[in-house]
Amino acid sequence: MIEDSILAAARALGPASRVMAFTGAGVSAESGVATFRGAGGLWEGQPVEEVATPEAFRKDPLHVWRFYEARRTQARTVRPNPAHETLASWQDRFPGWTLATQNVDGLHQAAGSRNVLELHGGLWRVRCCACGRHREDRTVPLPELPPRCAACGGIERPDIVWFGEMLPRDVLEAASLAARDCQVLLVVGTSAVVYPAAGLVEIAASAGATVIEVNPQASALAHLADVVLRGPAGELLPRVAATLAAS
Ligand code: BV8
Ligand code: ZN
Repeated sequence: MIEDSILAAARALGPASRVMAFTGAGVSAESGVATFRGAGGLWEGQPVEEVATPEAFRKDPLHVWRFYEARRTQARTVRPNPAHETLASWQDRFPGWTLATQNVDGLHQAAGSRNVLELHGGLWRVRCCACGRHREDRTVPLPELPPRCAACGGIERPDIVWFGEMLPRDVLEAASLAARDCQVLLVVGTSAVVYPAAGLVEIAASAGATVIEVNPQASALAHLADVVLRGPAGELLPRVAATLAAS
Protein backbone atom coordinates (compact mmCIF):
# COMPACT_ATOMS: atom_id res chain seq x y z
CA MET A 1 0.00 0.00 0.00
CA ILE A 2 1.32 3.43 -0.86
CA GLU A 3 0.48 4.70 2.64
CA ASP A 4 2.83 2.13 4.14
CA SER A 5 5.63 3.21 1.78
CA ILE A 6 5.06 6.88 2.61
CA LEU A 7 5.26 6.00 6.31
CA ALA A 8 8.44 3.95 5.73
CA ALA A 9 10.02 6.84 3.81
CA ALA A 10 9.15 9.31 6.59
CA ARG A 11 10.52 6.89 9.20
CA ALA A 12 13.83 6.63 7.31
CA LEU A 13 14.09 10.40 6.86
CA GLY A 14 12.97 11.38 10.41
CA PRO A 15 16.20 10.71 12.35
CA ALA A 16 18.56 11.36 9.39
CA SER A 17 20.78 14.42 9.08
CA ARG A 18 22.80 13.55 5.94
CA VAL A 19 20.21 13.21 3.16
CA MET A 20 20.82 13.32 -0.61
CA ALA A 21 18.39 13.63 -3.51
CA PHE A 22 19.39 12.42 -7.00
CA THR A 23 16.90 13.52 -9.67
CA GLY A 24 16.20 12.99 -13.36
CA ALA A 25 13.74 14.21 -16.00
CA GLY A 26 10.78 12.66 -14.17
CA VAL A 27 10.92 15.26 -11.38
CA SER A 28 10.08 17.89 -14.05
CA ALA A 29 7.42 15.77 -15.80
CA GLU A 30 4.54 17.30 -13.81
CA SER A 31 5.84 20.75 -14.80
CA GLY A 32 5.17 19.73 -18.40
CA VAL A 33 8.79 19.06 -19.42
CA ALA A 34 9.02 16.00 -21.71
CA THR A 35 11.19 13.22 -20.29
CA PHE A 36 13.90 11.65 -22.44
CA ARG A 37 12.83 8.09 -22.81
CA GLY A 38 9.17 8.68 -22.12
CA ALA A 39 8.47 11.02 -25.03
CA GLY A 40 10.30 8.62 -27.37
CA GLY A 41 13.37 10.79 -26.70
CA LEU A 42 13.41 11.91 -30.31
CA TRP A 43 14.39 15.23 -31.86
CA GLU A 44 13.42 15.71 -35.53
CA GLY A 45 13.22 11.91 -35.81
CA GLN A 46 16.68 11.34 -34.30
CA PRO A 47 17.31 9.68 -30.89
CA VAL A 48 18.49 12.36 -28.43
CA GLU A 49 21.58 10.24 -27.86
CA GLU A 50 22.57 11.15 -31.45
CA VAL A 51 21.81 14.86 -31.21
CA ALA A 52 23.36 15.47 -27.79
CA THR A 53 26.91 14.54 -28.82
CA PRO A 54 30.08 16.50 -29.67
CA GLU A 55 30.20 14.76 -33.07
CA ALA A 56 26.71 15.97 -33.97
CA PHE A 57 27.69 19.49 -32.91
CA ARG A 58 30.92 19.43 -34.93
CA LYS A 59 29.03 18.16 -37.97
CA ASP A 60 26.08 20.52 -37.76
CA PRO A 61 26.14 23.06 -34.90
CA LEU A 62 22.94 24.67 -36.18
CA HIS A 63 20.96 21.41 -35.98
CA VAL A 64 22.09 20.80 -32.38
CA TRP A 65 21.47 24.44 -31.43
CA ARG A 66 17.92 24.19 -32.77
CA PHE A 67 17.36 21.27 -30.36
CA TYR A 68 18.59 23.37 -27.44
CA GLU A 69 16.70 26.45 -28.55
CA ALA A 70 13.50 24.34 -28.46
CA ARG A 71 14.41 23.12 -24.94
CA ARG A 72 15.22 26.67 -23.77
CA THR A 73 11.96 27.99 -25.24
CA GLN A 74 9.96 25.29 -23.47
CA ALA A 75 11.91 25.59 -20.21
CA ARG A 76 11.01 29.29 -20.08
CA THR A 77 7.30 28.52 -20.02
CA VAL A 78 7.29 25.94 -17.23
CA ARG A 79 7.24 26.34 -13.45
CA PRO A 80 8.55 24.15 -10.63
CA ASN A 81 6.03 21.58 -9.37
CA PRO A 82 5.43 20.38 -5.76
CA ALA A 83 8.23 17.81 -6.14
CA HIS A 84 10.81 20.56 -6.77
CA GLU A 85 9.26 22.61 -3.94
CA THR A 86 9.36 19.76 -1.42
CA LEU A 87 13.02 19.03 -2.23
CA ALA A 88 13.82 22.74 -1.88
CA SER A 89 12.11 22.81 1.54
CA TRP A 90 14.23 19.86 2.72
CA GLN A 91 17.55 21.73 2.28
CA ASP A 92 16.72 23.53 5.56
CA ARG A 93 15.20 20.46 7.24
CA PHE A 94 18.33 18.29 6.95
CA PRO A 95 21.70 19.73 8.10
CA GLY A 96 23.66 17.63 5.62
CA TRP A 97 21.46 18.08 2.54
CA THR A 98 22.75 17.53 -1.03
CA LEU A 99 20.78 17.77 -4.28
CA ALA A 100 22.36 16.35 -7.45
CA THR A 101 20.39 16.52 -10.70
CA GLN A 102 20.80 15.18 -14.22
CA ASN A 103 18.35 17.82 -15.40
CA VAL A 104 19.44 20.94 -17.25
CA ASP A 105 16.12 22.86 -16.97
CA GLY A 106 17.01 24.92 -13.87
CA LEU A 107 13.67 24.11 -12.16
CA HIS A 108 15.28 23.02 -8.87
CA GLN A 109 16.93 26.44 -8.61
CA ALA A 110 13.67 28.15 -9.62
CA ALA A 111 12.00 26.34 -6.68
CA GLY A 112 14.63 27.75 -4.31
CA SER A 113 17.17 24.91 -4.13
CA ARG A 114 20.70 26.26 -3.50
CA ASN A 115 24.06 24.67 -4.38
CA VAL A 116 22.44 22.32 -6.91
CA LEU A 117 24.98 19.86 -8.33
CA GLU A 118 24.21 19.99 -12.08
CA LEU A 119 25.80 16.73 -13.22
CA HIS A 120 24.97 17.33 -16.91
CA GLY A 121 25.31 21.10 -17.10
CA GLY A 122 22.57 23.65 -17.66
CA LEU A 123 20.41 25.06 -20.45
CA TRP A 124 21.01 28.68 -19.36
CA ARG A 125 24.80 28.59 -19.70
CA VAL A 126 26.84 28.66 -22.91
CA ARG A 127 30.57 28.21 -23.36
CA CYS A 128 32.99 29.21 -26.11
CA CYS A 129 34.45 26.25 -28.05
CA ALA A 130 37.59 28.27 -28.78
CA CYS A 131 38.51 30.06 -25.55
CA GLY A 132 36.31 28.18 -23.07
CA ARG A 133 34.67 31.35 -21.74
CA HIS A 134 31.43 30.50 -19.89
CA ARG A 135 28.50 32.85 -19.56
CA GLU A 136 24.88 32.76 -18.44
CA ASP A 137 22.40 33.54 -21.24
CA ARG A 138 18.64 33.41 -20.77
CA THR A 139 17.77 35.13 -24.08
CA VAL A 140 15.06 33.24 -25.97
CA PRO A 141 15.34 33.10 -28.91
CA LEU A 142 19.11 33.69 -29.15
CA PRO A 143 19.83 36.62 -31.53
CA GLU A 144 22.01 34.46 -33.79
CA LEU A 145 22.63 30.72 -34.12
CA PRO A 146 25.18 29.49 -33.36
CA PRO A 147 25.99 32.26 -30.85
CA ARG A 148 29.46 33.81 -31.06
CA CYS A 149 31.87 34.53 -28.19
CA ALA A 150 32.18 38.28 -27.52
CA ALA A 151 35.78 37.80 -26.40
CA CYS A 152 37.22 35.85 -29.34
CA GLY A 153 34.47 35.38 -31.91
CA GLY A 154 34.53 31.59 -31.49
CA ILE A 155 31.37 29.48 -31.77
CA GLU A 156 29.58 28.98 -28.44
CA ARG A 157 27.97 25.67 -27.45
CA PRO A 158 25.43 24.84 -24.75
CA ASP A 159 27.27 24.26 -21.44
CA ILE A 160 25.76 20.77 -21.34
CA VAL A 161 27.49 17.39 -20.90
CA TRP A 162 26.84 15.40 -24.08
CA PHE A 163 27.05 11.64 -24.53
CA GLY A 164 30.67 10.58 -24.67
CA GLU A 165 31.79 13.64 -22.65
CA MET A 166 33.10 13.68 -19.11
CA LEU A 167 31.00 15.25 -16.37
CA PRO A 168 32.47 18.31 -14.61
CA ARG A 169 35.06 16.69 -12.30
CA ASP A 170 34.37 18.86 -9.24
CA VAL A 171 30.60 18.31 -9.51
CA LEU A 172 30.91 14.54 -9.90
CA GLU A 173 33.40 14.39 -7.02
CA ALA A 174 31.09 16.35 -4.70
CA ALA A 175 28.13 14.17 -5.68
CA SER A 176 30.09 10.92 -5.21
CA LEU A 177 31.30 12.05 -1.76
CA ALA A 178 27.75 12.94 -0.71
CA ALA A 179 26.44 9.62 -2.03
CA ARG A 180 29.03 7.76 0.03
CA ASP A 181 28.28 9.73 3.21
CA CYS A 182 24.52 10.07 3.12
CA GLN A 183 22.23 8.12 5.43
CA VAL A 184 19.28 8.34 3.01
CA LEU A 185 19.33 8.69 -0.79
CA LEU A 186 16.14 9.78 -2.57
CA VAL A 187 16.18 8.64 -6.22
CA VAL A 188 13.50 10.77 -7.88
CA GLY A 189 12.29 10.57 -11.49
CA THR A 190 15.18 8.86 -13.20
CA SER A 191 15.38 5.71 -15.31
CA ALA A 192 18.93 5.32 -13.88
CA VAL A 193 20.40 4.14 -17.19
CA VAL A 194 22.89 6.97 -17.81
CA TYR A 195 26.36 6.62 -16.25
CA PRO A 196 28.36 7.77 -14.39
CA ALA A 197 25.37 9.66 -12.81
CA ALA A 198 23.38 6.48 -12.08
CA GLY A 199 26.47 5.12 -10.32
CA LEU A 200 25.65 7.48 -7.44
CA VAL A 201 22.83 5.13 -6.45
CA GLU A 202 25.22 2.17 -6.34
CA ILE A 203 27.73 4.16 -4.26
CA ALA A 204 25.07 5.13 -1.70
CA ALA A 205 23.54 1.64 -1.52
CA SER A 206 26.91 -0.08 -1.06
CA ALA A 207 27.84 2.47 1.62
CA GLY A 208 24.74 1.42 3.57
CA ALA A 209 22.38 4.33 2.86
CA THR A 210 18.63 3.74 2.87
CA VAL A 211 17.57 4.15 -0.78
CA ILE A 212 14.08 5.53 -1.50
CA GLU A 213 12.90 5.38 -5.15
CA VAL A 214 10.14 7.78 -6.24
CA ASN A 215 8.95 6.87 -9.74
CA PRO A 216 5.73 5.56 -11.36
CA GLN A 217 7.90 2.92 -13.07
CA ALA A 218 10.71 0.76 -11.74
CA SER A 219 14.09 2.31 -12.62
CA ALA A 220 17.01 0.15 -13.76
CA LEU A 221 18.28 0.28 -10.15
CA ALA A 222 14.93 -0.34 -8.41
CA HIS A 223 16.44 -3.52 -6.93
CA LEU A 224 18.66 -1.30 -4.79
CA ALA A 225 15.70 0.53 -3.24
CA ASP A 226 14.76 -0.18 0.37
CA VAL A 227 11.58 1.87 0.04
CA VAL A 228 9.61 2.28 -3.21
CA LEU A 229 7.11 5.10 -3.77
CA ARG A 230 5.56 3.87 -7.04
CA GLY A 231 3.85 7.04 -8.28
CA PRO A 232 4.34 10.67 -9.36
CA ALA A 233 6.87 12.66 -7.34
CA GLY A 234 4.73 15.83 -7.41
CA GLU A 235 2.07 13.98 -5.47
CA LEU A 236 4.11 11.61 -3.27
CA LEU A 237 6.96 13.84 -2.04
CA PRO A 238 4.55 16.38 -0.47
CA ARG A 239 2.80 13.48 1.30
CA VAL A 240 6.11 12.27 2.73
CA ALA A 241 6.85 15.85 3.83
CA ALA A 242 3.45 16.10 5.54
CA THR A 243 3.97 12.77 7.35
CA LEU A 244 7.46 13.88 8.37
CA ALA A 245 6.17 17.20 9.69
CA ALA A 246 3.42 15.46 11.66
CA SER A 247 5.82 12.96 13.29
C1 BV8 B 1 30.65 9.35 -20.46
C2 BV8 B 1 22.52 16.24 -21.29
C3 BV8 B 1 32.70 8.72 -21.33
C4 BV8 B 1 21.90 16.26 -22.62
C5 BV8 B 1 22.66 13.93 -20.76
C6 BV8 B 1 28.90 5.02 -26.06
C7 BV8 B 1 29.70 6.13 -26.31
C8 BV8 B 1 30.00 7.03 -25.29
C9 BV8 B 1 29.47 6.85 -24.02
C10 BV8 B 1 28.67 5.74 -23.82
C11 BV8 B 1 28.38 4.83 -24.80
N1 BV8 B 1 27.56 3.86 -24.28
C12 BV8 B 1 27.31 4.16 -22.98
C13 BV8 B 1 27.99 5.28 -22.70
C14 BV8 B 1 27.99 5.95 -21.46
C15 BV8 B 1 26.87 7.00 -21.56
C16 BV8 B 1 25.60 6.32 -21.10
O1 BV8 B 1 25.46 6.08 -19.92
N2 BV8 B 1 24.69 6.04 -22.06
C17 BV8 B 1 23.43 5.40 -21.70
C18 BV8 B 1 22.34 5.91 -22.66
C19 BV8 B 1 23.63 3.91 -21.79
N3 BV8 B 1 27.26 8.08 -20.68
C20 BV8 B 1 27.91 9.12 -21.19
O2 BV8 B 1 28.13 9.29 -22.37
C21 BV8 B 1 28.41 10.11 -20.15
N4 BV8 B 1 29.77 10.36 -20.41
O3 BV8 B 1 30.41 8.22 -20.17
O4 BV8 B 1 31.84 9.77 -20.92
C22 BV8 B 1 34.05 9.19 -21.04
C23 BV8 B 1 34.81 8.52 -20.08
C24 BV8 B 1 36.09 8.95 -19.85
C25 BV8 B 1 36.59 10.05 -20.55
C26 BV8 B 1 35.81 10.72 -21.50
C27 BV8 B 1 34.53 10.29 -21.75
C28 BV8 B 1 27.67 11.44 -20.29
C29 BV8 B 1 26.21 11.24 -20.00
C30 BV8 B 1 25.53 12.60 -20.00
C31 BV8 B 1 24.70 12.70 -21.27
N5 BV8 B 1 23.89 13.92 -21.19
N6 BV8 B 1 22.01 15.07 -20.65
C32 BV8 B 1 20.63 17.02 -22.51
O5 BV8 B 1 19.99 17.01 -21.42
O6 BV8 B 1 20.27 17.62 -23.52
S1 BV8 B 1 21.92 12.52 -20.22
C33 BV8 B 1 20.22 12.64 -20.29
O7 BV8 B 1 19.73 11.39 -19.76
C34 BV8 B 1 19.61 13.70 -19.39
O8 BV8 B 1 20.53 14.39 -18.57
C35 BV8 B 1 18.70 12.89 -18.50
O9 BV8 B 1 18.46 13.45 -17.29
C36 BV8 B 1 19.51 11.67 -18.39
C37 BV8 B 1 18.94 10.47 -17.75
O10 BV8 B 1 17.65 10.34 -18.17
P1 BV8 B 1 16.52 10.52 -17.02
O11 BV8 B 1 16.74 11.85 -16.35
O12 BV8 B 1 16.52 9.34 -16.14
O13 BV8 B 1 15.23 10.65 -17.88
P2 BV8 B 1 14.44 9.44 -18.53
O14 BV8 B 1 13.50 10.03 -19.53
O15 BV8 B 1 15.39 8.37 -18.94
O16 BV8 B 1 13.60 8.83 -17.31
C38 BV8 B 1 12.58 9.60 -16.72
C39 BV8 B 1 12.11 8.81 -15.53
O17 BV8 B 1 11.14 9.58 -14.85
C40 BV8 B 1 11.45 7.50 -15.92
O18 BV8 B 1 11.94 6.47 -15.08
C41 BV8 B 1 9.96 7.76 -15.64
O19 BV8 B 1 9.30 6.60 -15.18
C42 BV8 B 1 10.05 8.76 -14.51
N7 BV8 B 1 8.88 9.63 -14.36
C43 BV8 B 1 8.00 10.04 -15.30
N8 BV8 B 1 7.07 10.84 -14.72
C44 BV8 B 1 7.39 10.95 -13.40
C45 BV8 B 1 8.54 10.18 -13.17
N9 BV8 B 1 9.11 10.07 -11.96
C46 BV8 B 1 8.52 10.73 -10.94
N10 BV8 B 1 7.43 11.50 -11.08
C47 BV8 B 1 6.83 11.62 -12.29
N11 BV8 B 1 5.71 12.38 -12.43
ZN1 ZN C 1 35.87 32.66 -26.98
